[in-house]
Amino acid sequence: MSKPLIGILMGSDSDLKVMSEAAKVLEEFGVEFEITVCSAHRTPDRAHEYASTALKRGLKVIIASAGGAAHLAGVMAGSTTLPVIGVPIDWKLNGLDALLSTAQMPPGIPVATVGIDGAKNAGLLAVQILATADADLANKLGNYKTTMAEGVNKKAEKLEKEGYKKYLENK
Ligand code: RP5
Repeated sequence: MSKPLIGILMGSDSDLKVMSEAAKVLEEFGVEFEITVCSAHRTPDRAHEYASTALKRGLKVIIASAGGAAHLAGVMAGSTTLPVIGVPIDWKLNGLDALLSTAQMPPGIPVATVGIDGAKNAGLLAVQILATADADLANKLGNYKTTMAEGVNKKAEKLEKEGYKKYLENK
């Protein structure tokens, strides 16, 4: 096994069900990753240690999830030059609190924030970042998009042919 390129960090193991979607995407694209729990508030020293050593350890992107007062991605971004992707978790307030705390970073410290529980997109965005310097990954991403488009076109064709009532019955 080669060294992990992506670090998936979760504010709590209660984020794992959502964040497993990011892990699945990375597996699908054959990207090595590490996944662990680290809290901006409950384990601040560990959070700082993780962020400040991530580049040296060979990571290229950090994906960080948190719910509520979701500061983990922002804390990561404050202590590394690596790109940080934030995943706001729907824990309270339908995830709106986490969305705002993750996205509203001060100028100079960006966090690329995906949608609430948007772990799949976080995984894909991480792959896209790696793909800027990896032709094989870029090719796989192209195929991924083609397959997705084919799926939508198939649905459109079926709906147009059957009409909406039959389509709903057969769904
Ligand atoms: C956040 O608080 C975590 O990321 C989680 O989404 C939420 C609740 O954490 P637990 O109380 O379930 O550990 O920091």
